[in-house]
Amino acid sequence: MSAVAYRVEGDVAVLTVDAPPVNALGLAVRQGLLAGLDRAVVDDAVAAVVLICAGSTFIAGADISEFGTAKALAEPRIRTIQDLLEASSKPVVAAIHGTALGGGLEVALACHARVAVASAKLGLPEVKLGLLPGAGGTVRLPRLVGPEVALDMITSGAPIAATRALELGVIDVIVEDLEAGAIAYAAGLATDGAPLPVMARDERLRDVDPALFADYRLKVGKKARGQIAPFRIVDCVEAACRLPGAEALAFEAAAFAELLASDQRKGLVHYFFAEREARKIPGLPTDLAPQPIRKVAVIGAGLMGGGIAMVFANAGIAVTLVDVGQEALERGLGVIRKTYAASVARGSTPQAKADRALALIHTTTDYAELRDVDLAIEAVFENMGVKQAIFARLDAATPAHAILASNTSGLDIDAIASATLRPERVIGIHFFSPANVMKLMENVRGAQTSPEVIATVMALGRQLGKVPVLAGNCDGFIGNRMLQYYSGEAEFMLIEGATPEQVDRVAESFGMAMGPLAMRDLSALDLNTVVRAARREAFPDERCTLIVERLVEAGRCGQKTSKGYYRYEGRTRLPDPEALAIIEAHSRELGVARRAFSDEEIRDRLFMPLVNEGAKELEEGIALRAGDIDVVWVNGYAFPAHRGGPMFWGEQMGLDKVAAMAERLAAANGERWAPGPLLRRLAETGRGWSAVGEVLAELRGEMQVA
Ligand code: T1G
Repeated sequence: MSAVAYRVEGDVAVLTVDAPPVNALGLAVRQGLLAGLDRAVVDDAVAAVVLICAGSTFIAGADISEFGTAKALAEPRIRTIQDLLEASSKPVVAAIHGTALGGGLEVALACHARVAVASAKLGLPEVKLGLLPGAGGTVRLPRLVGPEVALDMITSGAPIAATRALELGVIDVIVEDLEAGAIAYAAGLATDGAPLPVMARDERLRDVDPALFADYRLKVGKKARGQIAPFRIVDCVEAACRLPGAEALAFEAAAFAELLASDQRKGLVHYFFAEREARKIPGLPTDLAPQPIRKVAVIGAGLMGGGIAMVFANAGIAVTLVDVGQEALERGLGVIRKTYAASVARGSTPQAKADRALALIHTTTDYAELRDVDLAIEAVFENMGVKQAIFARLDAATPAHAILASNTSGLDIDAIASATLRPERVIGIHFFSPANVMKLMENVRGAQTSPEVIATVMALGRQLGKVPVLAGNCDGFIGNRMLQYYSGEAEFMLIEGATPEQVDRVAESFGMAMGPLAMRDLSALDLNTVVRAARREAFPDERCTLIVERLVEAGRCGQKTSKGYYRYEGRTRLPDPEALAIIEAHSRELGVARRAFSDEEIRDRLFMPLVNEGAKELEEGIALRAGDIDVVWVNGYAFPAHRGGPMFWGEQMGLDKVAAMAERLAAANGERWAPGPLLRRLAETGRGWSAVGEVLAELRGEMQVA
């Protein structure tokens, strides 16, 4: 059964691609297209051709799962099909619905015309996979829309709506009935007999300001965080403006091949599939229908509560924002209004959308108004007693079907659930601050959380436009449990001789959005001295430092006091000899001789402990998959997606090196830094995360025998 059906309507051949789920250009689809085009070209009854797709979307790109395999390079390749399209004496019209993305749009650009329904979207998102359009997108698109618009589309990877595509000339007409409209358009082209509008590949683009590309490299450099693809895209579009089509296509092919072989492509493709895999919860009945969430209550009108209220309102869900007093509500609503106003002023949110969202947020101090909510989420400060009291009130005030969630960043979900008579309907929903911006939704299952509640909250994540990951219940869940090792090592290296600017520079050149010490200054140093004191008490034999306490004693609490690890002029951070003097004094206080650090040692001591702790979370079932941990870190902590996430990066570096680093740090810091049995066995046997299941079974078997 070919992936591409062939039939003739009147004198128009209709090629229908049917390759669920997204009609990707896998080898079978490419073979089907070739066969269909060959047949149409020689079919005398055929005067024109329509290329259309079954299912939810037009071709959504090359088949990403083929990358790195022989199939991706097997003939017919996309370019072979495009050559056929452009050589055809019969007009070929692409009929677009859903999302024409990547190779899908590139195939459409090689057709003689493109028609679309108004709801269609078109884009070249290859940059999100560490790639660039490898089938002429950097050559044909600038010829259609000009280099500036092409650069914006290709370096951002963002799709455009059909109406915008029509304005730009990327499509020729918007139709109501896609297939009928495309057939009529193709028949019209055949009847006209006019020369077929093959993309003027060989024309050079005139009057392009050479400064455009230098300016654009500076622009992408500000956001690239070490990514290569954006710069190679600028090179290709520049070549497309400088060279005739055939040479520009060759330039693009070479750049594409370079990126296809890159670690960044491997990391981003791993991340692409890991994000989708994280939605799938093993053991959950697949026929479980998520419960509809039409109205929610948010308890706590502070920074987190306000952000969470915006998340639901933005998704069109009515919100009742609850706090203890009218003043707190007014303050919270004021922050929400200001946030929307700033977003509208920036042009990132239309006024109408902000108005619709604000209209959905209602405030009250009265729990009696919660009798018709489907979900209540608590977002008050991290005090177990306060949370338990709130959950007891919610248990009484909300309908029996309502899900009760806590936004806690690490407290025990089971202890919270014990304050209710419905522990099976209690779950953690941990948003990251600011909740209306950060994508991660770390959902935490309690011991009694029901499958229906888990399925509902995981589906809700997508409805809210978030990236949901399911975590087990432990101190710090998946992300924050690992974070303590990253920030701990940063401090230890300061004591041993590194400077704040060196540690942060290494972290930021690795791809983190902000280094650990600058991050601490941003979140205020005095906020976590209580947590630090509690941890020192809990682990008295463990290595610790009092750097933060010494800085706070000197009035250095971070950006809010214009000094912390750095001195601040506005938001600009500057190395500060006074801070370094405090750190050096603390080195002496601890009797540690300071020494020079290589960037490589800083990198490995910052990131390998993350991998070590992540392996323990896999051992304990706190994380279901290594990829889930990667998704948490990319979306919750701005870990660079082009490195795949900490677990993918650690596996690339070598789990034997991660285990050796863990042994070294355990000797210096304490037992909690040591490698666990899973990492040790993977390292010893040269296996990776795909073998976690089999190794855990081996270890369990050995324990039973022992
Ligand atoms: N290849 C293989 N599988 C894909 C795929 C693709 N291009 N796109 C999606 N899937 C799978 C996905 O893994 C999931 O599988 C299912 O389809 C539904 O996806 C030469 C080289 C199209 C907007 O980057 O943006 O062309 O989990 O959950 O939310 O220049 O998928 O069900 O088993 O995301 O409705 C360029 C990537 C490729 C588009 C639909 N194209 N896909 O979103 O569904 S590179 C892309 C998406 C390229 C050329 C280059 C989205 C979507 P499973 P989903 P969705």
